[in-house]
Amino acid sequence: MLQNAGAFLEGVIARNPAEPEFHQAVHEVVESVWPVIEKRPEYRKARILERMVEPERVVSFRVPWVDDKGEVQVNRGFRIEMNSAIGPYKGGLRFHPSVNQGILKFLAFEQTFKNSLTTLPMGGGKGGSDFDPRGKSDLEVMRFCQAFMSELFRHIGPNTDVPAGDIGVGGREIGYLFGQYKKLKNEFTGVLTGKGLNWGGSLMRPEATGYGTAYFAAEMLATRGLDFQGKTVTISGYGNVGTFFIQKVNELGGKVVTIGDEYGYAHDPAGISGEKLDFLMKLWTVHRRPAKDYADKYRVEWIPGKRPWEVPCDIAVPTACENELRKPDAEALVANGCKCVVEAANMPCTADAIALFHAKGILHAPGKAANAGGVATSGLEMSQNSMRIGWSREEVDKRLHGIMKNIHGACVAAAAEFGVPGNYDAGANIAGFLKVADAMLDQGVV
Ligand code: 2IT
Repeated sequence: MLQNAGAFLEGVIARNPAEPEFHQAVHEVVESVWPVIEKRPEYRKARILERMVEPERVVSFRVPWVDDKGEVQVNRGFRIEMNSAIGPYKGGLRFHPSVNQGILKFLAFEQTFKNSLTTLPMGGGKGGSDFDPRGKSDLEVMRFCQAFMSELFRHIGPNTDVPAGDIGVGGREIGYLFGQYKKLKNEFTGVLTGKGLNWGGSLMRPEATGYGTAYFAAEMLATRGLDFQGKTVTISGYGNVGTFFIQKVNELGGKVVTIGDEYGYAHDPAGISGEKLDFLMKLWTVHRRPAKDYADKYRVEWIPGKRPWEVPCDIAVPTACENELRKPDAEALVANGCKCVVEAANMPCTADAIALFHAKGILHAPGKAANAGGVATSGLEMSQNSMRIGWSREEVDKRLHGIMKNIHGACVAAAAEFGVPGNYDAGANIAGFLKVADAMLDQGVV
């Protein structure tokens, strides 16, 4: 039987060596749910946590493809099927050189709780490859996607596992992946989400993660009598999530003054809106150009090699990748009077950064709650595919907004019930955990 949380975590580390991000994600959840488990011996008896940290299935495969020079390239592909207690595995595919099994296990683990929070019937999964789409031609990306799907297709399906996009996987890649799946299976089904509008996609899916994060942030701010009106906001990316987040913040009366990438950040004190936002919206998703182009074009400051957390702001929103906001960044945000940190990316804040926000009474929303609008709208895409109809933009937006309000309410309620009022990290982990844990209990030891 379990001794204590520390011993449990040591076991996870010993069993999953060289997967620090996975350890970090498990640590965060275990810390929050341990008091719940201690109160409910049935979870301990059924070894729910031990089962949750063990993926139901890990698929790892070779992805050979031929580049434009006629040379053979070999990448590694993965799909982590983490938990199917409440629905088919669901989660994105990441194409990025940093991808490895540990990163995808952390993402699949997070996804399980995130998907649970959406209230929709989706289990947790994640996949991807160490392939880097940057600097590749469209044809190279197509050949890679076809090679990747030539193996993945046998493991997924609309009632089994439904991948989507993540970093490095957008509409272009989903198109190539879908085409190859359809060819191999001879079936037109909702096996992927984030599809094009003409072939089964949902209106609002591109906007959903950014808009959803803004809706969640607005709910959080309201608990302190605050809103976006006149607020200065910093973000760290400029892709799908960041650009639509900026659009919604502008609508709500706020001003986003930074964007960035791994090479640095642009600081535009006047705020990114109007024509500047139109330019930014296409910068990555169409032209695949670096963030510095924005600074060059609009003659604003470009700060190389740094993250934007040193810029004074009311609200900071990491929109890029894991561990992009560390303790020194958190200290700078605190010193500059930041009131609220909302994670649009997955696990972007380190544990010591989050601890500092809690200690200083700064609102902090974990990604598994705040950025759940993306996968929630993927869930709505699945519903529309099953019914073979398409909802209007207003219909999808209304549902997305309702889901984000619900998630916020669930986090607040769970945090209060378990004695940590206002702690969104604990609230999200507990609320997400309970639904999955109860489903696992109901379904027996499988
Ligand atoms: O991190 C995420 O929630 C996603 N990449 C979206 C996953 C999905 O299935 O839409």
